[in-house]
Amino acid sequence: MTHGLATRRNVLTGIAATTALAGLPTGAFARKPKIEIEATTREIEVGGKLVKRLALKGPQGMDGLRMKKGDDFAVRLTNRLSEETLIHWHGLILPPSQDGVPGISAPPIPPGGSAEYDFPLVQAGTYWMHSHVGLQEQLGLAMPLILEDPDDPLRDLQEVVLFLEDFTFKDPYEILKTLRLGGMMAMEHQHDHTMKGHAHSMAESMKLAAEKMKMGGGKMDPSKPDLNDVDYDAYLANSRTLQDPEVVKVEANAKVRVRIINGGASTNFHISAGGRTARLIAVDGEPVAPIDDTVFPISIAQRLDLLVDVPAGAAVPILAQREGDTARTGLILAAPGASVAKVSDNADKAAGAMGVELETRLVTAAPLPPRPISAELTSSLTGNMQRYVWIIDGAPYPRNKPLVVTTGQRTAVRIRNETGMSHPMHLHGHVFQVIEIGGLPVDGAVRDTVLVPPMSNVMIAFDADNPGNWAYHCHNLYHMEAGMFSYLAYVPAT
Ligand SMILES: [Cu+2]
Repeated sequence: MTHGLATRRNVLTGIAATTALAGLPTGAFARKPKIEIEATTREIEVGGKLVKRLALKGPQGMDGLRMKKGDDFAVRLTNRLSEETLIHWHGLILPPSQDGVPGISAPPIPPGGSAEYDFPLVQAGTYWMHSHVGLQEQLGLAMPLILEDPDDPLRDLQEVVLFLEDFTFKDPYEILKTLRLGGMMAMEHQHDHTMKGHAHSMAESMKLAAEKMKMGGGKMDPSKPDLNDVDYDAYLANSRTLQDPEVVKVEANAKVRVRIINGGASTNFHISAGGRTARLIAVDGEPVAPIDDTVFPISIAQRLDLLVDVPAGAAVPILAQREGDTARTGLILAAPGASVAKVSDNADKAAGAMGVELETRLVTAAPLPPRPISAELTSSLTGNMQRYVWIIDGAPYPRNKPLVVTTGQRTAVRIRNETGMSHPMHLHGHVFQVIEIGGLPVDGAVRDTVLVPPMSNVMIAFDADNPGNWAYHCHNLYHMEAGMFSYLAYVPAT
């Protein structure tokens, strides 16, 4: 797997040379007591097999790190692996040198080395942390990061964290190779049989895909690359499957706050509370006007905070079903005396595609300060599915041009997806508000990751108030590794 890391490293050094952003020297904050986080390994059991995975371990173990808004994020990260790593604190507003992206913010940490972090936590909510090196995230190098709000009126509620992952026994670097090879074979096939000399254009592929979909009566076929291009062996909820799920004991007649984190590398899920109505109160750590519903989609890297009532004597499953598939995972909330029935890891019916149905209903409960937009940019997502190349703004990273913003400006970016797959787009170091979906204005959610559906567009707005270079990319790990990565570059106001 080192070849993948080497590729990433080589790819990223181009920027490192131009930014002059150094990593934080160990010992720079030596007098403060540090929270220790280790990048290490562990064994978990999946489908009756023991498997060694990468893991992050904090002072509270491997289930995540819990801190408070207003605390200092005073952390020492030690790399106990035999390969280099670097961890990104997903969704946090922080100084650029501490953002954990090799080449953009700081160099990777060598085996046995460590890096120190220290910045004030200005946010509260559900966040997470994950490796930004190669495909380490797929191998398990991630965990929850919960920031409590001392002033939260719901802080006395029982809380359950649900960390979702997609799991494969295969080497993810082999998966990426196969995706590239599969694309090439499809292209050769087309050379041979259809359009001798050149492959289908993106638009032609789209038309073909749409036709195929129509022929299927609109039913999603999970084997289609349009929704899921990686076949997984299992889906994990707090490192377990529904064969042996976590059962969380809750109080009698409890209202539980479930903090759901989609740590999947390339899987969008639909969340349900076993048919019961739940209340959505926050997305990506930011409060929204409450929405009561039975199903809530969550894209790769997003978070949902749900309030779930567990009646006396009841067991309520919190389930995550893969889009376009019957496969699901989850955990069980069990009231005192509840008998916990087995829940199958396949639903009766396949879930549909994740679109923007929920996104269009979201209204922020904590809007950006009112200001006119002073700069409007466009960012195009394109690709060549035949070659499994994914692109932001004209070329795969690092041959593309960054998005350039001016310090101090309220900036809007229209993200245009011209491909046949949806892309969960993530901007580092800022929160943005979704202000337009498919051309229609919304007073949408403030968040850090938004799903842009195929052949559609979403406009986001944010304040360019955190100068530095910031990763901006598709959070589908395989798309990112195949080029769908860029960055935000600041120029000073004149
Ligand atoms: Cu993507």
